[in-house]
Order: sequence, then structure tokens, then C-alpha cells
Amino acid sequence: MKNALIAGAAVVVIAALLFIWKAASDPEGGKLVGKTLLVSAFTSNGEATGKVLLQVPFVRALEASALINIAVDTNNDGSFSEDEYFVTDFPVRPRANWRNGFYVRSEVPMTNGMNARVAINGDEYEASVETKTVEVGELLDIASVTDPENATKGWGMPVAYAQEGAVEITQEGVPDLTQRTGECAPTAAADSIISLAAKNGGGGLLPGDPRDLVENLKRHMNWTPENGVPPDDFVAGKNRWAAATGVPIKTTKVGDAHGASTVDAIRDALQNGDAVDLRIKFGDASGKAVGGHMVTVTGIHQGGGQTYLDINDPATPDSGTETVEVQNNQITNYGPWEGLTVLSWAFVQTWEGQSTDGDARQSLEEEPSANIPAPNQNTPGSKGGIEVRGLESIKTR
Ligand SMILES: [Ca+2]
Ligand SMILES: [Ca+2]
Repeated sequence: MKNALIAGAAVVVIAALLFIWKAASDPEGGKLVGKTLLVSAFTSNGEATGKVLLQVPFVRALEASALINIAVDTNNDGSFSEDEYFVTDFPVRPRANWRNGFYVRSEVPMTNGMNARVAINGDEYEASVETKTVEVGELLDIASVTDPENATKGWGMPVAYAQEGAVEITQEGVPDLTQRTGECAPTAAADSIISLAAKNGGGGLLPGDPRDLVENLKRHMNWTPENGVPPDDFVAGKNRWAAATGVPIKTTKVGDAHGASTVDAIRDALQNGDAVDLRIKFGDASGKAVGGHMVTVTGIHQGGGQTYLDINDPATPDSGTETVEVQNNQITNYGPWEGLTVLSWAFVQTWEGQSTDGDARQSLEEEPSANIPAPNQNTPGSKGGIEVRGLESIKTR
């Protein structure tokens, strides 16, 4: 009897110690979602386009992908009605101190201080809305492109993806640098190179300042202020850069100009552990290509006939990862452009050297934030950990 009492007391003491240890090691008290839902409302010439980017700050990571639902109490009546759910069952893989964003449509304006609810796998977290407007006209300075691709075919084509069962691939440790004017291609390339080098123990081969990497890439890619980097110079330029610097990364162009086979190629590359950049192109109301943009793909979610891509986008207002829905060859609701947004070529970067340091790989997996800049939480207007420079207009193709 006495032994049983001692054993019982020991269990209580151990439980209490565990609780104290857990509380001490987890200052956020197990919280998953930060307090502020960042809302960027896109405007065109000052008029709301109806497209909104909702960004959720995560304070810790989850082991696996989850489903996210986001509601905003837009009529301020203290409850969340069905039509106030703007994100429904999108895939998300929360990482510590990282934002995940989702493009939605809202005819009702969202304003500062509105209550929001973020549900992850059914667990609900309350947040407060913080808004800003982002002018699309400045974001994509397409008017100054002098050499647009004249393709009028391939817009809105039906695409059937090769798909065997559900696919969930997410890559960890990919930065989201913010670009300077016209620099989406070298900036997206830098994101991929940094992540690939870190994953393979080659981080020491890169310059310490990501800005220097972007400048080196620009030189090798024949970048111009008018047109950014043409797709073929993106490949040749990155391979020239790799040869000049001795970083064992090979870049190849995959998919096709109109995005019919690009998603399948992206999935294969992510399955191989390669780094992927994606060219997206923009069409006007008449279906004419007027310019393009480059983003880094960090994940793919497929199942039930739906496809989502995770992208780190050099043009978005606060750093983090956006999850976009892909239907056929188009991205749904892409906020920074008002017209059609269509997939084009993807660019696969493969690490061809041996992993130079197994321990480095290990430590990166355990502590990704040591090498990868995390965005500042709950600070709208901040451009993230290692911005290249402020968000300005983008001129790309
Ligand atoms: Ca309501
Ligand atoms: Ca971004």
C-alpha cells in the first residue's frame, strides 16, 4: 500500500515536472497561429479588384500537411457565417515563424480589427485582422515590357494531369527574398540555390549576403531593366553562374510554354528533391500575353482532382509561402495580376555534387531557421528577414 502511494506520488511529481518543462520550453504555450491575420487587398488604379491575400503567421510547425479554413467576421456581428469562410480546406504545412498565404475573393472590404478564425484540422484559433492595400498597377509594371511574348494560344486550355493517388510534397528551408524592380528571375533563382546548397551542405560555396548572389546571377543571366531575364537566358545564365562559381547545380527547363505538362514536371522534380522555379505569364482581357513573372515552387498537393502549388513569390507584400489553386493551366485568383494567370515553363535545379557534409544536412533539418531567414511575425509592412530591397514594381517577362 505504502509502495503504491509512493509510486503514485512519484507519478504526480514527474507529471508536474513534465508540465513545467513543457511550459518553459514552449513559451507560446503550444499556440500554433499568431495573433494577426494579414490582409492585403489588391487595388487597380485605386479601385478594389476583389482579390485579397490572407496571410496566416504560424508560430510552430506541424509534422504533416493539414487542412486550413479561414473566416473573417466581415459584418462584425460576432459570429462566422458560412459566407464569411474565405478559405475552405486548403492544404497547409505550418512551419515555425513562417507565413502561409492564400488568395481569395471578397466583395466585402476587410478592415483593421475585424475578428478572424483560423481552423487547422478542426482546431480553431482566433486572430485579429490587419489590412493594407497593394496597388496592382505598381506591382506589375508590365507597361514597360518591350518584348512581350506574342503567344495567344494556350490560354485557358483544359489539362489532365497524370496523377496516381494523392500527392503531398513540401520542401523545408526555402527562403522568400523580396525582389527589386524587374528582378524576379534572379531572386527566385537565389531562393532555390540557397535552399539546395543548404540541403546538400554547400552553403559555404555561396556569398554570405543574398544580394551578392542576386547580382552575380543577373550578370550571368543577361538581365536587362526592360525585360528582366528571357527564359532561355535563365537556364543558360544559371548554368554559366554555376560553372563560374563551382557550385554543382545544373538547371534544366521542363514543362511547356503554356503549362500543359508543367505541373507533372514540377511534381517529378519535387519528388527528386530538386529545387523548382516556375515562370507564370499574364494575359490581358483579349487573351494576349503581356508579360510574365518568376516564382519558386516549394510544394505540391494533389488529390480528389485538385492541384495546389506552394510558391515563394518575390513579389508578394510580406514574405512567406502562398498556396495557390491550379485549375487546368491557370492559377486561380492570383492577386498581383488582374487578368489571366497561366503556367509556363518550369526550371529544375539539381544538385550534382556529393553532399559535402552529412552533418550540415542533419543540422539544417533539425533547425531550419538557423540558415533560412524567417519573416517577422505580426508586422505588416515588413518585407521579411532578408529582403533584397523594398517591394517595388516588377518588370519581367
Ligand atoms: Ca459575421
Ligand atoms: Ca513573397
